[in-house]
Amino acid sequence: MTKRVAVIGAGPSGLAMLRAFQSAKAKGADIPDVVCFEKQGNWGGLWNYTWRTGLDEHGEPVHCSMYRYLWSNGPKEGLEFADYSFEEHFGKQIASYPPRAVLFDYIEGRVKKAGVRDWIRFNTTIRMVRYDEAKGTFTVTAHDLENDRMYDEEFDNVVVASGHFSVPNVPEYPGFDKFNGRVLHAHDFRDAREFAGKDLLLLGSSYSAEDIGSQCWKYGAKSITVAYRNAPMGFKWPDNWKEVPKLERVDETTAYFADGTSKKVDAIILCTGYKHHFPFLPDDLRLKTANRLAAADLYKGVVWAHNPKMFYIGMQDQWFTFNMFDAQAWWVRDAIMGRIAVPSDKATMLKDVEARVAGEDAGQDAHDAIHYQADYVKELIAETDYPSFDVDGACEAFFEWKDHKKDDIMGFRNHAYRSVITGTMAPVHHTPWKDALEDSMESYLRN
Ligand code: FAD
Ligand code: NA7
Repeated sequence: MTKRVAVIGAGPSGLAMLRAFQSAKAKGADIPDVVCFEKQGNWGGLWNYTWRTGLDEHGEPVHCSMYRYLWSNGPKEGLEFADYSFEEHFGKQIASYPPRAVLFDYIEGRVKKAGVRDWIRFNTTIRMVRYDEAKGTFTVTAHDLENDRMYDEEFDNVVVASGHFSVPNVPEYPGFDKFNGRVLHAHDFRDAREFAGKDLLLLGSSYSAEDIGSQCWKYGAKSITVAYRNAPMGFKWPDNWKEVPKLERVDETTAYFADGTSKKVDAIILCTGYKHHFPFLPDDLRLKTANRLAAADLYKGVVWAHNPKMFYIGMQDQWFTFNMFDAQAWWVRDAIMGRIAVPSDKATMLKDVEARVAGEDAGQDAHDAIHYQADYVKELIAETDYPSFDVDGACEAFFEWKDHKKDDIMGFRNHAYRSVITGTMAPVHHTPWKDALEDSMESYLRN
């Protein structure tokens, strides 16, 4: 009997899984029956933009955390697929920080070429996964949202690729219930123009605070105040941008900070991160981890140590993204197809996790973290037939990117880097990021 594999989610991680199996099939391998379940009506995961917030048309939580005017926050040279270059997709080299629509097109191009759309059941959310010890199989409960029908199917393996930047971490601070303006989480932020002319307070000091603040600045916010919990981001911000210590409380109009200062603000955006959240998994299968490079309980970063027939892709915090998901997917494919042996005992797998955690903890700074994740990507790639690429070259692009941000936080996207897949230098974009208010694909590709 053919093995059956369930993939949950058709974002970049789930699509990497489909492409991995399809590439084995194209080389003549006998692959399992693969079924991918996707709760949205289209593929692309977070890159599938919607204007909706809250609940979707089916009453399901909206997955999208992306917003209008989002441009890649790192150079595309760090995420390029080794088996499908930007030049192959666009027919030419393009600038290094593509807007969301351009990256969506690129993600879609590879899987269209692979012809795997039929493997996906769209508008289908997974409600529960249970493992039957006696049978050694998983029962997956799916909800076909369009026909409002629930059904069970059995699988030999389950790959969870449902992402972890969708369910917001929403703290409460004293006075939020009295504040006269809007309080929202980054997950529900969509259009920076809403905040033109406003004084904004952002909480958090990571990517969302940096990028949402920058968007709002670019589209005309009057001032940006960012309150950090532990440490400021420390970039050279524009004059109307201030970093202040922790928020203590707000009243109807004003925010009060730990250093005794205060600021009258019109709206508050909580850029306070996301939760690993798997409401469709029971206790024995559910990953519980912090957002870190060495995720808990995952042997090789992908095998659920408590039941090695179950896999997770893309659960780490991310410097590398699409190419890391590929490395993981190719490895998981080979583990499922018996080409790679997974240890039979839990203790060995947990030892591997422990070593990965210690390796990450030994790092001192972002450079070490980038190297750490690069080594992980190299380790997985070396064990499969995923096309080898210059991972160290991608690290160099990340290091340059970090220096460019330090020099000019509103100008780093005006730089260009060399592709580690094709060796071609990207063109410098035709318009400085801060002046490029129109960010359609047509406009971006006009180089
Ligand atoms: P996701 O993209 O989240 O996809 C998961 C999929 O699973 C979704 O389609 C979802 O609908 C589906 N799903 C979830 N639950 C279920 C269920 N129960 N049943 C069925 N389907 C389900 N990365 C970069 O490389 N560059 C960037 O510039 C960048 N910017 C980002 C900006 C923001 C605001 C955020 C939040 C993230 C950004 N990222 C960026 C990182 C992002 O995590 C990855 O690029 C990528 O989208 C992760 O892919 P994924 O498939 O693991 O998860
Ligand atoms: P991150 O990178 O997980 O960062 C979350 C930030 O939120 C971080 O600075 C935290 O502070 C801060 N935080 C968390 N809880 C609180 C509370 N209670 N109060 C104040 N501040 C808090 O999430 P992002 O959304 O920035 O980025 C996630 C992804 O989206 C990323 O991949 C990007 O590409 C886009 P800390 O630093 O721990 O003090």
